[in-house]
Amino acid sequence: MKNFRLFFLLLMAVLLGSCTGRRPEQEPEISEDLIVVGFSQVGSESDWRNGNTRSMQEALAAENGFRLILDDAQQKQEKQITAIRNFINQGVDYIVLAPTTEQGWDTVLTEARTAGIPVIIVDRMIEVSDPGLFTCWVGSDFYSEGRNAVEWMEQNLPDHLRIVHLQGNIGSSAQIGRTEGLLDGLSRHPEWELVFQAPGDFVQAKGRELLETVLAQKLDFNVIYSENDNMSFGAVESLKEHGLKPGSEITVISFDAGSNALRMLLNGELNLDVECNPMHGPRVRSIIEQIEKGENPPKYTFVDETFFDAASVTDAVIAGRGY
Ligand code: GYE
Repeated sequence: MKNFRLFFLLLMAVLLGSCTGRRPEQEPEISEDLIVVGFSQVGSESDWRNGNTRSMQEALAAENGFRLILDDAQQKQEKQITAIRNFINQGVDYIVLAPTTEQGWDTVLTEARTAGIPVIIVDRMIEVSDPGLFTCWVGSDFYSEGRNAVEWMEQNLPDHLRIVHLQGNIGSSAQIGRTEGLLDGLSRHPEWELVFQAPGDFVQAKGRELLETVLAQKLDFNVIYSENDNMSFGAVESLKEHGLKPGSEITVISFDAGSNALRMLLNGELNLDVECNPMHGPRVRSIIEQIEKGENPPKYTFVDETFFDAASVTDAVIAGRGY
């Protein structure tokens, strides 16, 4: 009888347990321990951007102690502002912002500060009235990238350059720095000519469209300075369709140095690719972990970057890229 009662109680316990659909080791409290991070991402306009999103997802995964809430703003600042407000309402522990443009963040970041949520800026820079509106920034020195490209042009190209300039989305640090680098070069070289300049928003289809415009206007050019790899892909497609040879007849200079672009460099269809490293996930993770331990991570972290041309690109470099 006693045995029967014990058996009955055990049976009930098993049945009740299975009704909740959860075994004790899957209790929800685990998720309460996770650090919740709201990440407002620019969009998915480029290989660089997708590599950056992947890096953040991998580094801020549950097995590392994080819950990542990702918002894709489709390259629109208003959507980023809405996303940040939603993160504040949800009471996230940290906000990570990859900003579309430099200007226009004061109000929403003041709201985040009032809510006591640390804000980490990645990739591009922001211009705010008070640098105390964000905790840390990690990203690239875009002006140095532009300057590296210009130095390479000075050392490797003939004197008379007629340049087609494809810009990233206007007002973003990546556009501002890379454009400034080129404009400085132009001001030092009166023999260089800027024959065309327009924004292609870092998007392949727009890079292609801009080249179509240049070719339709029968502009005379021998260099394309394209502010990211995806616009370069579009430009190269268009050149080839018009029977022109990118890499030899037309010098193509690109930025990002993603694996697809480096493959084109190896094949001789690009001439220079200035590296811009999107693998910010582990850097952001380390910043958060330092803050959690009560330490003070550096306010600004610049990522080390290089560039690749025919002399330095190899299969091994491409295999090790990760984006
Ligand atoms: O070069 C481009 C992306 O901000 C560095 O944005 C980033 C730029 C990158 O869409 O491909």
